[in-house]
Amino acid sequence: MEIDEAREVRTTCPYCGVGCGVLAKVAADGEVSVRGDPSHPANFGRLCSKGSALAETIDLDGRLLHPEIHGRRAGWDEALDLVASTFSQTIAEHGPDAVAFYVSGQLLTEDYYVANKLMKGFVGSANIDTNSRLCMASSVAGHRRAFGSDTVPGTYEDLELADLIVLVGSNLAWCHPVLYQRIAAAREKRPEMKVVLVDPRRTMTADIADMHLAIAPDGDVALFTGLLAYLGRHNALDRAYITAHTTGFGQALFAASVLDLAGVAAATGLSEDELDRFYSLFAATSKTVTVYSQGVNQSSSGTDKVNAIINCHLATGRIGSPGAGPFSVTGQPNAMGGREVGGMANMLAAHMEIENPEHRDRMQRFWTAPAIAERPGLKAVEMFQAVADGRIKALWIMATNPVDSMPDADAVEAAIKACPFVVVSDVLARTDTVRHAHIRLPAAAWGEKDGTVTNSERRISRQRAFLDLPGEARPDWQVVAEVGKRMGFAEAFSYASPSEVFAEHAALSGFENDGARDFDIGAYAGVDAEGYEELAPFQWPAPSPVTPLWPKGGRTTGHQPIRFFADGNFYTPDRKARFIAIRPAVETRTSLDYPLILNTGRIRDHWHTMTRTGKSPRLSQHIAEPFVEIHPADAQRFGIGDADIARVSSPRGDVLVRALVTARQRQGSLFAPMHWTDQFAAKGRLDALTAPLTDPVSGQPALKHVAARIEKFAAKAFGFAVMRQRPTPDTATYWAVAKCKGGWRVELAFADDDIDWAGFAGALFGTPPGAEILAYHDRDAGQHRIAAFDGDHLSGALFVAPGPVAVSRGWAAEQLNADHVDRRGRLAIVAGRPGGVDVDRGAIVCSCFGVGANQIAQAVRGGCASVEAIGAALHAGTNCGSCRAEIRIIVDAQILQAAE
Ligand SMILES: Nc1nc2c(c(=O)[nH]1)N[C@H]1C(S)=C(S)[C@@H](COP(=O)(O)OP(=O)(O)OC[C@H]3O[C@@H](n4cnc5c(=O)[nH]c(N)nc54)[C@H](O)[C@@H]3O)O[C@H]1N2
Ligand SMILES: Nc1nc2c(c(=O)[nH]1)N[C@H]1C(S)=C(S)[C@@H](COP(=O)(O)OP(=O)(O)OC[C@H]3O[C@@H](n4cnc5c(=O)[nH]c(N)nc54)[C@H](O)[C@@H]3O)O[C@H]1N2
Ligand code: SF4
Ligand SMILES: [Mo]
Repeated sequence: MEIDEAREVRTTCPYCGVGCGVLAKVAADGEVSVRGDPSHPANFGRLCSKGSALAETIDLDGRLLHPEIHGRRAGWDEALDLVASTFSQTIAEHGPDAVAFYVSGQLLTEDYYVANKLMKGFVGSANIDTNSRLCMASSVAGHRRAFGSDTVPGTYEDLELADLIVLVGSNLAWCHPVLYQRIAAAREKRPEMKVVLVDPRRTMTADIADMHLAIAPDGDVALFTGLLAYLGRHNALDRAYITAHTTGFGQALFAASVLDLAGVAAATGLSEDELDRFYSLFAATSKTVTVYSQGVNQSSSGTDKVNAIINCHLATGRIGSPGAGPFSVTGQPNAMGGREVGGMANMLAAHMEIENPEHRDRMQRFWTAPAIAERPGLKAVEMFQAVADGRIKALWIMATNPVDSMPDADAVEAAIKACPFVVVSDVLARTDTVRHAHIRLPAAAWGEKDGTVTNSERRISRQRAFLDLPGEARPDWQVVAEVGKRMGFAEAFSYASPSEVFAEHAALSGFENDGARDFDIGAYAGVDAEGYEELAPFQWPAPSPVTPLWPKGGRTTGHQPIRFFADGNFYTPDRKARFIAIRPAVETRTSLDYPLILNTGRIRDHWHTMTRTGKSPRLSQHIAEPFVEIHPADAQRFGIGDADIARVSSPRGDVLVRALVTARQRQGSLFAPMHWTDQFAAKGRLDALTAPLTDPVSGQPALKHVAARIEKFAAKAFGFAVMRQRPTPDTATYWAVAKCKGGWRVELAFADDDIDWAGFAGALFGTPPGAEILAYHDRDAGQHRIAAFDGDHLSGALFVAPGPVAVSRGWAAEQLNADHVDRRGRLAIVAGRPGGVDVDRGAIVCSCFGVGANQIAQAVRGGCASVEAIGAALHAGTNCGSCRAEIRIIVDAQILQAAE
């Protein structure tokens, strides 16, 4: 037992910004298993569905394992020489601003630090920007406007200590599930704790909300300026805090007061009664945390939203004390670390400012750099525009997939295609971005590389390798450093290990700091390889103390939470926080041609462009195809039926997705997930529709608010198939593939029904010669079912119908793993329905135990009346807990139905 424990490697989850500790174990046969790290202060042993399924995502299938130059395999030396010489030559001919790096919050701090150092200090340009521009830029800008620094004041414990949590534009249940669970657990202990959700949609997060405010898109500025005015009117201000620690309150209150309650109601789409209830609750509850995420950041008024929220916390002095504060939760595992190293085009490393000559000078001296970027570089959207118009001639993309995730993605793809020199560092050989790279560099993936990440509460944790590097893959920091050396900067980039990079990063944070900058981990400046190996999670700041914290453990025990600003001391010149005067303004983006607002975001079990979660059968069964949520009234208005294929279009592009008619959606809005790419669907790249419209302060694109229209795609035939091999169903107009246990499943729709179905099935399954084919055709009814057997195994089954195919997906997929010895069972497949003994599980709700909606409903009918009872009966919801909100909805619906 003890030996087993010893072989567990302590690392950190590579998905969201919660930053959960993970224990990864490699068994003697090489099989990897993971569990939550009970001692990690972010999760105390919990993991969500994505974290729990990590072991399913680390196989080498599809990995890029060797460098490639123009599609041919090359050695590292040749590839690195070519990258370095082309960048150097481009700079020599066209200046430093003719090159750019587009990087990612999924890089480790060490990777990020080296990339930023090379660009800002040695190339001498600030043309390094990151996908965090699409994610955190408005929060960063809002923090800097208010606090003079990009500081998240609070800590996770505040979510448990608060009496009121306001969730704004955050689907915490699906996107930060372990934080959601911590709140849910705290609320069970203290039922008096209240939760308010502000989201146009009724998401799963509404499950723990006492109040759901289904706000109009971008109504948030009006909501929070209205709140500030209300706090002023009702004497709910902390005048002492305002006077001692802030400036600009008068102007902010004046600007906020332009709308009366009726005006706020009109701008937010909420009733005066709803507003009054929310405002009075906020005014009365001093322990309030406002958590916000992409519904706030990804907006053309994102920075104003952030400051409208912060204004309310400053006005009530609710900041930096236990259970109180504004709390921007980060998306990616290292969104926060990227901000620390200056990964954004408008920042320097260690939270120094590019506009500040003293900071630039300090930076240059610390690095003994030949240059230092003199002015902010191009932000993501501008950067790809500069690629498009030829100003940028050499581009290096690392750990991000802009052809899928940037707004106006078709234009971004065209720009990349036209760029004379494109380098992509990725772990996969095929993504929508990698396909356009001139140079492909194989990166080490999670589990293979060492480094650090910083989570939403400023906690720095180690990611540790527990697998060997496959093929010729290398960690990103090393690759960038090699290019730096080959560009002539050998001394500055001669790191031997990530611990050396981390130590330099820590030293820089403390360099000439003396409390002037928030980000200071000077205590770790002396960390050596051994100390780095043992590094326990710690929260910043950790300034250099008289007795060094390092070596020997540092802040490994106690986990004393660190907060900022309870006593003021902001990072502005006068050390006071700034209120920002914000006037609510509502923008109409819809038109006669595009009468709906398309809102975009995430689902529970997929991560971004599915390069990892798409490998997991478990995660792929929760939602297996791209979809659009539409309100029943809109569905009727636009002639969309449930499960129809719908074409959603904007002036820039269109997608084909499954329609999901639901009253949880706001009328006038659509919602579609961002995850599907050309690798998984025929036409699901959602960002082909979004606009390159950005927030004027932060440059963050408004990805949640796109004018769109919807129409039914008049499919003549629909299909569903399961098969052992990965299909390429290119002849179908609509297709979406998903991994399932033992093979793949695919949803299909066809513009035409004059198709040789047997031939289509054969191509889809790759049916081997000699396979037994069973088929059922009813041409008049448009029904076709074809199954192919290879010995006792199903190699594929196709079901075709004139309308959405009604066969049970779960049952069909399970047939890939069943023995089909008897003919009756084989015929059941062609009959398209489960045989007598099988229960159709329905859509999978609990990924951990594979429990479906039908099973849960059946258990409720059998007497289980709560989520706990379902857990006891079926195990559903008892492992990671990510599905508990969905289980509750099924339980409630069944009980309601029984009562009717
Ligand atoms: N399962 C999963 N988890 C993830 C990720 C993932 O891909 N999958 N990605 C991670 C990353 S990088 C990020 S950034 C986070 C994102 O985490 P979240 O921000 O929680 O997720 P989103 O789904 O992008 O958007 C949140 C909500 O904003 C709402 N919204 C849209 N417009 C408005 C508006 O005008 N006002 C308000 N108040 N709300 C609005 C949407 O309806 C949506 O429910 O998730 C992280 N966690
Ligand atoms: N419409 C719409 N668009 C959005 C959003 C939205 O809400 N709506 N959200 C935006 C947000 S918040 C975000 S964060 C972005 C995310 O969008 P992306 O960053 O484009 O998405 P990922 O799929 O995470 O891409 C990561 C890539 O890095 C590779 N990779 C993984 N690990 C490593 C590594 O260690 N090294 C290297 N070199 N490569 C690696 C993966 O294979 C993958 O190709 O999308 C943005 N786009
Ligand atoms: S909440 Fe889930 S995805 Fe996020 S870090 Fe924890 S286990 Fe990973
Ligand atoms: Mo993000």
